[in-house]
Amino acid sequence: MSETQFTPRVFSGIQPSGDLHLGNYLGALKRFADAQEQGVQSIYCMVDLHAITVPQKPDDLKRSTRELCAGFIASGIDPEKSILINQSQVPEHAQLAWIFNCVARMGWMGRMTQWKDKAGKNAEAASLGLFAYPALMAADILIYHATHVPVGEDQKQHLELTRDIAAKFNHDYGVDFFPLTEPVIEGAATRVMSLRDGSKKMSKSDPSPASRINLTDDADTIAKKFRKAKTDPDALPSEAEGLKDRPEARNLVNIYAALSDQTIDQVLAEVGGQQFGTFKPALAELAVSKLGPITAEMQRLMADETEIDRILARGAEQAREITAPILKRTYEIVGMVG
Ligand code: AQP
Repeated sequence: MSETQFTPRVFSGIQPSGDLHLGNYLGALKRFADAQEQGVQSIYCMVDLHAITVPQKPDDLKRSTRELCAGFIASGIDPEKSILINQSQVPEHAQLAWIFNCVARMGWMGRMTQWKDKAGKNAEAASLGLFAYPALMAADILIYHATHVPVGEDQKQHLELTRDIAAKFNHDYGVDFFPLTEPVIEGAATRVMSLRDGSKKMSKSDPSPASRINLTDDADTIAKKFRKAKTDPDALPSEAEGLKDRPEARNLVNIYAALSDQTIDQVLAEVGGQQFGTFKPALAELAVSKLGPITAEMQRLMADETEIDRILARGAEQAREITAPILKRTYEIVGMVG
């Protein structure tokens, strides 16, 4: 265990690899905004270097990066309170990642479920970057000595690997330099599931647009997607126990709870006994009331790209005040002259 007391610092990132969806909002963005209010220094990152581990069209990547920045701000991240950055504008992320590529073991990477899911049966054709993704993620976090990382459930394994990399570096070099970061996976919606299949997570890369609610969807589209969401024929139960073995029903109740800042029990006390014909329109109305203002704000911000670029340039400057000394010290520990 690390014995040094590290100052609390929060880091988290999102890939600019497509439209933001309800899973990203409830599992990440909404919780970042809540964390920001707790007064801990926070760094939020558009991880464009991660996005290119699978093919991206250059113009789409630029648009998605700016749109993601707008999404962060529209969800409540204030660039005056938190540091907002684009990963490639802070070169120390990639520089530390190289060191970690030399610390992490091939076997560790090969066991990552995201690697197995994304590379599939055709691992030979996958990029080396996709394989090394978790080492870059560890660098993103540890280049800030971040102590807490709010993420969705799907990132738990990568965060365990981040701790393994920090521990191995500290052990190999006989130092107590990198913190053992704590994953923060909390709330009713740490794993929002596909609206078409309650066993799969809601994801940007799902080929079915009906599987997810995008932050750019209008009210009619949101209502239609919830109306068509897969469910079972039974009424909603009055207690959480009744959601066992009903993944689609549980998912919709979780979404309702997270959007309304209630517990599952509070939601079921309100809606228990309702048929989906009644519950789904209420859920759609709630989602529109919460997401509508965010969508509108994103559109307003996207109209001024220069301002977005200015925010990111300033964020990179602030970030480098933290990352440059940590990289310098890492190089010294490793034995690099300079
Ligand atoms: N379904 C989800 N439920 C809760 N949280 C989620 N997150 C993603 N999907 C869900 C959280 O959002 C943050 C950013 O995710 P990301 O875009 O960097 O990575 P991702 O997991 O690769 O997102 P997608 O949508 O699933 O993209 P693809 O389809 O490309 O893999 C993270 O905190 C993540 O936990």
